[in-house]
Amino acid sequence: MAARLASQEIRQELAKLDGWELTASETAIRRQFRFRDFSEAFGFMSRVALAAEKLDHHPDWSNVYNRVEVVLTTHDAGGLTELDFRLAAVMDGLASRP
Ligand code: H2B
Repeated sequence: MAARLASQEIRQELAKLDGWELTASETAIRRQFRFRDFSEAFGFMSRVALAAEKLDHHPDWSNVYNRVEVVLTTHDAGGLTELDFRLAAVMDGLASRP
């Protein structure tokens, strides 16, 4: 199982990402993605779902029309691990593609 990251490691990882924020409990990161319409939002979610299966690491998320709200945490570890930051980077890459 991936190990929980220390507070300083979390801040270092967060600094490499754009648009993600730490939750007050410091056990998760969150970001809102916004797309042109539902079809683009759902396409993004489908691509992320395939990547999440490969990583065996899955987002907590919700979708309203063109918005996708994402919270990443490692449930097994009870906090943030490198897997959350790996998935966040994958999501950023998939969201920025046309
Ligand atoms: N995703 C997330 N976000 N946290 C986990 O702890 C987790 C997961 N555990 N995906 C994985 C699946 C685990 O249940 C399987 C058995 O590897």
